[in-house]
Amino acid sequence: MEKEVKTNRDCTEKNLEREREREAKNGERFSNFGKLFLERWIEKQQEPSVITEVEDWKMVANDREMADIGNTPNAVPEIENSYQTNESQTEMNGAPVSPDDKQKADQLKEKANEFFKKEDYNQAITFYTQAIDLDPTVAAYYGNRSFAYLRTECFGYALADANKALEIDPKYIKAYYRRASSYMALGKFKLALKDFETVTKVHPSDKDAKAKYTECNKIVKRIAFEKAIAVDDQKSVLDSIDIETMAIDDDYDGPRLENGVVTLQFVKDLLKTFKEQKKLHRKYAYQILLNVREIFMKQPSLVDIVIPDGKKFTVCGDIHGQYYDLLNIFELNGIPSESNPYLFNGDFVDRGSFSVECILVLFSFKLLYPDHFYMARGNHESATMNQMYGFEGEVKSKFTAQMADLFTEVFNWLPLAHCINNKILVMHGGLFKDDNVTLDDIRKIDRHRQPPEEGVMCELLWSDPQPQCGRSQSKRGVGTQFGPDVTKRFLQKNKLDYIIRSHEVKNEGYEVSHDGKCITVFSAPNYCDTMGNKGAFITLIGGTNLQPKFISYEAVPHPSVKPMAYASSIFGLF
Ligand SMILES: [Mn+2]
Repeated sequence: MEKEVKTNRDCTEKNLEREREREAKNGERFSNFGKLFLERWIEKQQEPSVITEVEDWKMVANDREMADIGNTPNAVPEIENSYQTNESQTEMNGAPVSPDDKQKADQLKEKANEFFKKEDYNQAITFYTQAIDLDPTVAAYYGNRSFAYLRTECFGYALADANKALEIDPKYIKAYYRRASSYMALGKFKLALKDFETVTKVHPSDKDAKAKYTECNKIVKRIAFEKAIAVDDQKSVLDSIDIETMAIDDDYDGPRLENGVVTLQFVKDLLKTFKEQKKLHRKYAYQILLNVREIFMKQPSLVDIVIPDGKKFTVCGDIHGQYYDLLNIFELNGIPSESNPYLFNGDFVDRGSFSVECILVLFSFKLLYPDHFYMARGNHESATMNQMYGFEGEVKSKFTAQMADLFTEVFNWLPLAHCINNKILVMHGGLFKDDNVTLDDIRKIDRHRQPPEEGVMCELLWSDPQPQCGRSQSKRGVGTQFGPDVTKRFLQKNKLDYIIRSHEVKNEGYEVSHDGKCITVFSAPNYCDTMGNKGAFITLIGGTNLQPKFISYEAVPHPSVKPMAYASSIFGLF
């Protein structure tokens, strides 16, 4: 892999510069608040790097990833002290903890802190959990584990731990920060604001708390403002696009659509153009979006796919803007065609900074082979996720804000699930809170909307399997976790063999669970340039018993633009 030299700061600054240029040139809309955030965030980055107190270890804020920036306040000494006294008093939950166990728990916490510092958050979580098992009376153990969960994006667990910490010690101020971060990641800005407000009330002189409160307040106000002006949003974005008036400069030498029709030659040119980091003219990008919208509109929420006897079919998982790894899939498995059909199972965009390239190529294939190339909606094909995780910023940077709105409209028409040969159900997330859901229920979903916070549509996009039976609270805070028994009952009820889902990074790019009945496939290798995982895809042969074959592969080099280069600055608030 090519080593990254660019920092997030470079990328964001560049991004902002581009936005300014664009605005000056075209007078295009760009959210003032967004701009303000970027500016504030950059300002913050330019301050000399600060040693930040995180509980009782020290951590230097670095710019390796967004989430590392803008840590908790530079200590709140009084609270730390009062908390210390509190710790020795707390024996509130059940049997008193022996001094020996207290000491052991403290050592485990120290060990966990070491792993946290090394950014091995999973190990950190393991040892915080052991500390909690020995001594469940210490708010900081939950607070620290909450922070580690935030880093692993288990926002549901992070929220639960922050709540638990506050239950033990309502004066434990850092837990309010953890809870606010969890709320923000879950898009619940009003609740986050309340927590920031609490901190500023308790510590009116804490500048960091004040700044976070102010920034969060702006987000809440912006959302209210956008809601107020969005009278008939979807209609207006389509109405405001006039392709005919989009002029193409004489010096444009990229791919062209003839009469708005995507041809194989066009897609091949597009693949090459994007590989060389060149641009497609926005007129053609708009055309692709409008045309593909028409196709998806005609598809049902649950699409039936038939693989004929002896024919191959390929299922891919998350791509997440990793364009060069997407090209590698086509290298390994052949480019899509009528004799080489594919299903891409959601999360095409966000995180990776080549999301625009990925989605336009995938949509072009959809236009070229509407009956042999399939795409399902993932939880990242949604407006809030795109705002936070980079896609919206990338579209605004590479094209226009209006096009970002058009993407939102097109994503609303993506099918939610696919059923292969009446035997395999494929969805992005997983199964449901309710055992009685049938394929017909999925068919009947009125999907043209932003994903709701609960219900069948939400669960299709967000759920995860778990090894133990039954269901449990989602680590993400959205959807549910479902056990092998849930999968078994669902398959029996609907006369299916197994499910294929994506949504979770796996070391080999895939995982077989629930006695072979639940398969995860994830196609973004070395996810976010940090996870070190392989990617994988699945091939199936029709007519056989549809036994899945897994092909794993490593990441390929990409130009030095970091993942999350276009992501929201709210990560700076964590
Ligand atoms: Mn996902």
